[in-house]
Amino acid sequence: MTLPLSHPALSATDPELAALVGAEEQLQADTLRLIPSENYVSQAVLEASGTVLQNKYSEGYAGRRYYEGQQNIDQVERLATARAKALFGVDHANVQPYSGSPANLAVYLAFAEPGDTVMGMALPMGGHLTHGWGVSATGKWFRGVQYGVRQDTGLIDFDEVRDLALKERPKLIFCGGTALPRTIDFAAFAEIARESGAVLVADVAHIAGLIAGGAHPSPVPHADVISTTTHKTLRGPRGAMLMSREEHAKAIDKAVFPGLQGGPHNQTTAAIAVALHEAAQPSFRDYAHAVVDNAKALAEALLARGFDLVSGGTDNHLILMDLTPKDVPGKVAAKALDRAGIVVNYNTVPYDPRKPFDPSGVRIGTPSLTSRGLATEHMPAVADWIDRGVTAARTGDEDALAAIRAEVADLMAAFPAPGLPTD
Ligand code: DSN
Repeated sequence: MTLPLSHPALSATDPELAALVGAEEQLQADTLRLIPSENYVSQAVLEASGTVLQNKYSEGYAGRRYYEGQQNIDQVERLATARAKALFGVDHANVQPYSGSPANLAVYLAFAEPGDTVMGMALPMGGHLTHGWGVSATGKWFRGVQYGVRQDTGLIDFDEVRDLALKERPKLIFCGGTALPRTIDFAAFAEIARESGAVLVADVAHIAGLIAGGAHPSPVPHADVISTTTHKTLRGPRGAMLMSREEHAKAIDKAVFPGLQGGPHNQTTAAIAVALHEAAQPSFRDYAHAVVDNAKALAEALLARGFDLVSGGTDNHLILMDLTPKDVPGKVAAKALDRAGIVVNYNTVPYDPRKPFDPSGVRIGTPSLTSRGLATEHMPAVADWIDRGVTAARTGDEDALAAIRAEVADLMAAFPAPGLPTD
């Protein structure tokens, strides 16, 4: 289905750029997007993020700015902050971090000194770069010690985490990550943080929407600080938030501004406010539960087709597949699936013998397809496409990939995506 042309002013001023935006809209309409950290925002979120609020500088916080003319901006930021506090049940929210990595860096600035020991899950085990991994500033400027998952279960071994924390005495312990298919036990992490005297940071970027919708346990009241992006399961604009108990509010605010950032991106703050409003509606609870139901149904359908899933399945929105038994490297599979209209990302699996740029696994998730209205009854077809695509990747069968692409586009045409142009 060809989407109508949109963005008349952009087309008139810069047809070259407008054509690229149009092509991206068409791609997002026609393909099955399975990257677990992506989503489709609503038209309302898109509109808020494209407003004249972006014309305004507003360094500081509501009522305490370094620029005049904040009559409306202060209200926008107060609205976003109040909605975040209400939705997640926290004392304090800072909605200014530009994205997840700056948000996490602000946590280091608030609670640690350069050279201090910090602890997080290793990136190849499913953690995040900013949890102290060596190539990141957080691993270069701090002494990162890293935990992982057990090789036999794919699950976190809390005895191991406790032993490491008591031995290393980190200032910060991060829990959460980017490739964790299982429920995070925030209470267990909190106990370890308490015993070892660390500040517990729950990085819930991937699962913030599930938490808001009641489909994953909340880190409140276990974590000292909660860090999240706003654009994954939460279905907001590309941005981030830091939340905490009142006792940490000043330290966090000071670290974000003036510690790390200049003026907040007010158009993003507005779009975050809209996303938080949407996430507070009863329909968002249905969405969050449907994301998990779809992921479980997809995991079952993949297991039935002989796929090896890290930890044996999923509790949330995300599935991590080790393609070693299928005899196809993750990157080869991901690129073939892309040609078949199925967008995934190649990913390391725990204890991966291959390199991160050419790993054994593929990471998939259900937030985007659920936003389009696909339900559990569609998951066997999705698993089938993945199975046929992975087989075609191994045999080099481009015709099979083209056939899948056509079938995918047919189904996608029946499920229009939020935020994309319609007739
Ligand atoms: N890049 C994000 C993801 O895809 O999980 C994490 O920051």
